Amino acid sequence: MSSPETPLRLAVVGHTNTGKTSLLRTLTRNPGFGHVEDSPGTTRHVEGARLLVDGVVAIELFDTPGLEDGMALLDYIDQLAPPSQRLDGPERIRRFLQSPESKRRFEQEARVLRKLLECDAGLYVVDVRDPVLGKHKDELALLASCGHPLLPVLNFTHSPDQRLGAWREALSRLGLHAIVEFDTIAPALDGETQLYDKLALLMDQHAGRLQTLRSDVVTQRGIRHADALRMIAELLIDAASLRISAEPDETSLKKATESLRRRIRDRENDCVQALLKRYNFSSRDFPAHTLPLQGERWGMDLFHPQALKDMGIHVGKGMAAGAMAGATLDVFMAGISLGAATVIGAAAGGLWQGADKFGKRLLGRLKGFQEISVDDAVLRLLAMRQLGLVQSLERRGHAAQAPIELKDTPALDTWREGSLPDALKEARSQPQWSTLADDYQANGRRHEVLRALAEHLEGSAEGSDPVRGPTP
Ligand SMILES: Nc1nc2c(ncn2[C@@H]2O[C@H](COP(=O)(O)OP(=O)(O)OP(=O)(O)O)[C@@H](O)[C@H]2O)c(=O)[nH]1
Ligand SMILES: [Mg+2]
Repeated sequence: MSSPETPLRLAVVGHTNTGKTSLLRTLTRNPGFGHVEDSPGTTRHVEGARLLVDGVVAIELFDTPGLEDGMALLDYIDQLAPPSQRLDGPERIRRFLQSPESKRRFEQEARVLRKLLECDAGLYVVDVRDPVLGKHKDELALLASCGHPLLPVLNFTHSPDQRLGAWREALSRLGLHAIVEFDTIAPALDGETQLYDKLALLMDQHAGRLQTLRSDVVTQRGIRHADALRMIAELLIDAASLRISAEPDETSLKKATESLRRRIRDRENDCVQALLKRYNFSSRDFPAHTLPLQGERWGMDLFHPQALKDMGIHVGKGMAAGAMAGATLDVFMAGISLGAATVIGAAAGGLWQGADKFGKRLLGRLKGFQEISVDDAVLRLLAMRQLGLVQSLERRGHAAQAPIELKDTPALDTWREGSLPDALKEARSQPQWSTLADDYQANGRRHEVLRALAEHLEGSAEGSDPVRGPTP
């Protein structure tokens, strides 16, 4: 048993191929933990992982090999320690661990039981697609003999073949009434907190530590969420404020448009990579982004009008397919923009007050230069894609192996239509706010606008807000 200073030790046990290693991956947020395969007997040895709170190990988790033949082992133990001897559970298990077969036929099982004896409790992982069989009951009897609390963790709960009802009933008949549903591929947003709450019920002497871990899980989730929205806000400000000058001829315009598109695409990619990293995933989890496929909805090019239409974003008349798609053109005649009144306000002020800052840009305009900026529709698509990605990442277990598929949700509606947030409108008139611009310059106002935009994003990410839970 652990003292308050030593970590709580949990053995992850269960029938083979039920997702024990997967559970460890998801709880530790480490997709590289152990080996996961869709075949029995993948894990052969006990392997540990740690969960830290403020740099201190709160829980040690031990992955164990799967139990395969609980029935035969129970028969063997009954021979070694017949019920007439009235040994208690842990004594029976210890007798088995000293027997020759614990090193031969039942070597795998011995590893599991030895570990569970040493630990404070066990998480019993169940594949709820399996029918409840005698072998499960026997292996549960063996595990229960170790004398520590067991919390059944029901995996594969999203499967159409799940037999949740049968499992709940069978477990409660065996005296296991605290149960948690935790699909390791797509856990519920509150899956981890539920797991620690249920464990605390079973181990009240460790409830304080489990409570600390639980609140840390919630805090970290909140911080990740806020970081993610800030990353998206940065991307949107960079994209909205970027303006690229061009000479008033077609070649120059095309070149400027290409440059604009390239910078925005690269910037979106950086944001995707940063988000994946922030949630402990990698580009392997989201190949659709790095390998855009023609005709594939979310993989389609950011500047392709079809990608916008597919997302239900209204594409203005000006935005045709072709060389200029996704770009907006402002023509400046003697400093007067035909397209963006706000720019003139800012620029005209700048002309007198800050000739250094705005001088070069204005000079260009006065000579009849043109400027290219990104179309509103593209900003909408950028916001929707990134918010959709965050939503998927927050619902993805680190055991998941299938690629992320972005889903459109009603929470994104505010981006699909209606007016863009004021923060973005203001960014439009501040070309130096874009980190993609050659004359990038941050100031206090940019900082404020960024914060306001992140707050606005919180509204449209509400459905994915893990702290408050899904909106009804
Ligand atoms: N769809 C789905 N697949 C899952 C889930 N959890 C695990 N898997 C898959 O189930 C298979 C077995 O997962 P593992 O984590 O290796 O199972 P294990 O219990 O550690 O297996 P052994 O070490 O062989 O006993 C893998 O193919 C996983 O990808 C789940 O919640 N949903
Ligand atoms: Mg395993």
